[in-house]
Amino acid sequence: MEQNFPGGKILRLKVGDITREPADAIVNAANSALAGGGGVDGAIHRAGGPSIMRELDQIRGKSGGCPTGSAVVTAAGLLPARFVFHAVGPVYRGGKHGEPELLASCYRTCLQLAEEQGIATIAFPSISTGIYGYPIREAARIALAEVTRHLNAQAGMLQQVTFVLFSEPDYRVYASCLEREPA
Ligand code: AR6
Repeated sequence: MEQNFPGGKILRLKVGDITREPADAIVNAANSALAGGGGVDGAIHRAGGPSIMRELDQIRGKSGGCPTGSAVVTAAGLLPARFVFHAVGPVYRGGKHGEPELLASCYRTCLQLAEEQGIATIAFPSISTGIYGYPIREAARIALAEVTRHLNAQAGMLQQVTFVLFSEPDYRVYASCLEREPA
C-alpha cells in the first residue's frame, strides 16, 4: 500500500524482513543499553555483521547508551543501507507512563536524523510492538501520525518512508489505520 504526499513524497507499507530492505537508512528497535537482543535487533546484527556492534560499543563508551525515545546512528555493515538508526522505544506498562509520547519521539528523532544526514529513503519496523509489548493498533496510529506529519511538511529531503511489517496481521493493522486516517 502506498500514499502520496506533496512534492512526490511517498509512504509505503509492506510485509517483509527489514534486513533485506534497500534504503538509505533502516531503523532498529533497540534497547537503551544498545546491547543487542532478540527480534528485529537480533536480525539486524546477524545480517549486518559485527561492525555495527563495534560502533555501538564506542557510542556506549562515550555516552553510556541511548535514552528511551531517542536514537543513535551507525553505519550499516553488510546491510543494503548506508545507516542504521538504533531507536529505543518504550516498554509498554499500561500506557499511562508516557509511552505514547516516548514512542512518537522515537519516530520524530529518526525522521530528524534522516534530514540531518540528507538521505532520501528510510525503512521502519513497528517499534515497541514485539518484545516491548506495545499494543500494535495504538502504536501504528502514533507511528503513522508522526510520519504523515513529517511528509506533509514541505521542507525536507526525505522522499520515501517504508514500514516493513513482519506479518500479514501487522500489515493489516497499519493499513487499516492509514485508510481510516489518511494524510
Ligand atoms: N524485519 C521487520 N520486522 C521485524 C523483524 C524483521 N527482520 N524481526 C522482528 N520484527 P521487537 P521491540 C518485528 O521485539 O518490541 C530486542 O531484544 C516484530 O514482529 O524486535 O521494540 C531489543 O534489543 C515486531 O512487530 O522490538 C530490545 O531489548 C517489531 O519488529 C527489545 O527487543 C518490533 O519487535 C525491543 O522490543
